[in-house]
Amino acid sequence: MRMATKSCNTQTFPERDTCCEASGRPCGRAAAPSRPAPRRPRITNLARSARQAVVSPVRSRPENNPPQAHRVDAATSWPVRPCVEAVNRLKRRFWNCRWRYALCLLPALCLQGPVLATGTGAGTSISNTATTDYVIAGNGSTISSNTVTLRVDEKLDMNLAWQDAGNVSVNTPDNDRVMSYLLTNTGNGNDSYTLGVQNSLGGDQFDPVFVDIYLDANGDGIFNPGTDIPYSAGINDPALDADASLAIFVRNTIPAGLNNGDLGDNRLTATSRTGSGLPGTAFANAGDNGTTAVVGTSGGTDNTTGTYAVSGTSIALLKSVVIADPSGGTRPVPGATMTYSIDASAAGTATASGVVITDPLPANTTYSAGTLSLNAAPLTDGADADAGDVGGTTPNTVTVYLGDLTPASPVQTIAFEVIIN
Ligand SMILES: [Ca+2]
Ligand SMILES: [Ca+2]
Ligand SMILES: [Ca+2]
Ligand SMILES: [Ca+2]
Repeated sequence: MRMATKSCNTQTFPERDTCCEASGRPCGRAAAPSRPAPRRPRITNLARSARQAVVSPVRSRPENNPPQAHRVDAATSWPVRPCVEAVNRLKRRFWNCRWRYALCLLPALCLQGPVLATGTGAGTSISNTATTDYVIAGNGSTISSNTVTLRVDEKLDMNLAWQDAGNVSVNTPDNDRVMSYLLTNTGNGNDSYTLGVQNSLGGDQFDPVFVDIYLDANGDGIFNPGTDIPYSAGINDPALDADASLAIFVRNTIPAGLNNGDLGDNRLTATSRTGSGLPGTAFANAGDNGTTAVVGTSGGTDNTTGTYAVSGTSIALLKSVVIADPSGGTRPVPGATMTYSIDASAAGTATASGVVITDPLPANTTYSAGTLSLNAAPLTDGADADAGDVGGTTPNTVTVYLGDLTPASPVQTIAFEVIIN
């Protein structure tokens, strides 16, 4: 006979007092040393009726042996009176245990709050039904509990990350210097965000002057003036599905009169428009599909800080990409060719020496051999006498040596192609 569950929820449990195992709080009494093991009975499905109590052997049996059940009547080989006494004793234990079960379950019910899910989508139903099998007089029966169904709430979480490889070099003064960030929805539903910038931060040497925020409209992770769109709070707050990301660009002006080496911090903050606050704060009916929205560990808001560094001369890099897909269009589908261009220029008052441009190849792409060029002149892929290589200096990375650059130097354009895997 298979013991389908230990849960009190099915009101099925062995005579041994483990009715509260489901809540992790044993109700007390250990198994009584009793009659020889083969005859130690257990009660099944007492909730239906104590009159239908089944006394059956508790020992395990091989799957190919038929179940052995014993009715509590004269048809069995058991003496009736001892069996009736046993049933009455078991009835008392059942009622005692049932109340303890109820008391044990109560805290669990009281503590049951909104359902928090790591990755399951908001609004997803989770159902559970317990089943018990038993035998009376050789006839097998199956009983199912009521089904408990819950809907997963929406968890409000996000992550902001500064994307520049290091301090962004600037002049003093300087205009519209771009700082790059990445916003990721780490919750389990669609959410939208209010963005804000804070530049009055201590611990550095100057405060950048905020200009504007841009959203990466074409999804290439690169700031494209004219293509990416300015952000306006309350007008085009970015919305992201669960696990989706969006590049965000903040432009600042750099004040005049600073010294080389001065640092200035720029902080971007994103806050869920659905709700924020202490983790666990719940907003009824505010989640996807009418679920409750629950603030996650992020508090429904995140911020990160990027840093500008003043140098006598700064190198500006402007990267762009042109896509040619296999159908003659411009969609970034597998098999599409992406031609990247990097324009490097110097600004300021001094000479920047030994300028080296490095660009890791994008993940999920394959470099098209022989496509590296500098100012439209081909470069070999190997690390050799010319100015650049792909993978020769650093694996999976484009490296181009530009030498010394001054503000009078022409813009240096590096180009190469990759294919989306
Ligand atoms: Ca939502
Ligand atoms: Ca500051
Ligand atoms: Ca872009
Ligand atoms: Ca080369």
